[in-house]
Amino acid sequence: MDRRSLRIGITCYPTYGGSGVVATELGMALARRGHSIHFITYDRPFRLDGLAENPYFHEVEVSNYPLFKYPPYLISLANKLAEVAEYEQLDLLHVHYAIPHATAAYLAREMLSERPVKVVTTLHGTDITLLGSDPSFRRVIEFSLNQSDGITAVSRHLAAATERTFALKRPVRTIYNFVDPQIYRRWSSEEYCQRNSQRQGVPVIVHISNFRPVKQIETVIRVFALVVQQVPAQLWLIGDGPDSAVAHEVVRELGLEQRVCFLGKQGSVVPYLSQADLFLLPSRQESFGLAALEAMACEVPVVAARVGGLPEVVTDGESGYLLEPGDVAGMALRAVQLLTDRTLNRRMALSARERAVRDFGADQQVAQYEDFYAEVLQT
Ligand code: GMT
Repeated sequence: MDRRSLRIGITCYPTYGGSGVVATELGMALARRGHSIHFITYDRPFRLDGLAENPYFHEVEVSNYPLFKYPPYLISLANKLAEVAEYEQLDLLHVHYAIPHATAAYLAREMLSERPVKVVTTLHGTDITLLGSDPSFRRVIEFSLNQSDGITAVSRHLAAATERTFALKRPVRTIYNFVDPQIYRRWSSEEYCQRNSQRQGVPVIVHISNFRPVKQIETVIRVFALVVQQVPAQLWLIGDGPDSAVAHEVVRELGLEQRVCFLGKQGSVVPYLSQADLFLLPSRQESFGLAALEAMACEVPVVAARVGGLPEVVTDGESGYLLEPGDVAGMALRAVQLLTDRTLNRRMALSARERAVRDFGADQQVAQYEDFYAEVLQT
């Protein structure tokens, strides 16, 4: 496949969340591989390296004219995409998350009749599984996807769900999310002890998310409450979001204040994952589960819900255990097993790392995006 150096605009949600992380890591990897990358977002993506010139960052400013009850971000974004694409002579716009990014990219492309730009949309999850069935978005998502020159999804499950939900003109290509195995690796105790450590010498369970209802944070705490009846352990909750108050309330109600640490949003999760014995992800829906993959790369076995794309990431019985969503007792049982049987834990930890490196390494997935770009540019 011809891999000439490309000029690519990337749009994503720059806040704490898997789709923004994937878009940022992809952009930085593409820049290292010689492409010119232009992030076009309302804030600097939180993981974007501020030292390098390439990737470049273009901020979308939204006009707050007094007449607007709802400032029209879609219009400002489309305008900025067209402006940057024209000035920087972009070959393609790669937008992450359908709403409103695919629509904005379509508008921008229509404005650029003189030097056409291709549009690739990557679907991440709730843009299809929740918003796709919302009548106030459905038609515009379907229209915008059909206007994209290429569509990718982060798991086979999400690709199939998208094709079931919408009447699409072209198939959805699966390109899995990825980790850089050099960065996501288990640090030694010498390395992580240089950071503040919350560790109290007991097994540690970690959960990382944006604390939205779909993540079932209450289930995380209820599973943990059953675990500590048998094993003295700690729960580290990393991230923040709408269900943070619920989480604090349940922890108080169950009297777990001494055992649960709320660590908030962390730039790097590797020092925490390096001390973890188990990662818990009981989500109601998960198109991929990037946080689970990051844990696996750091040699942490996963106990998760058997939903969405998680079975494509976590091999049940090898890199962790998958249970029915809401099966609090079952998840607690598996967690206790993994915290008490050190041989089992180590075996699964190593198999999790092996799988993460073998099947979800950054190099191979980024190369798949490059190949996909080349295909789209030929159309
Ligand atoms: O769709 C979302 O909920 C938002 C998105 C995000 O920005 O965090 O999460 C999705 O994208 C991640 C990256 O591709 C996936 O790892 C998550 O599984 C997925 N979340 C859900 O499907 C709930």
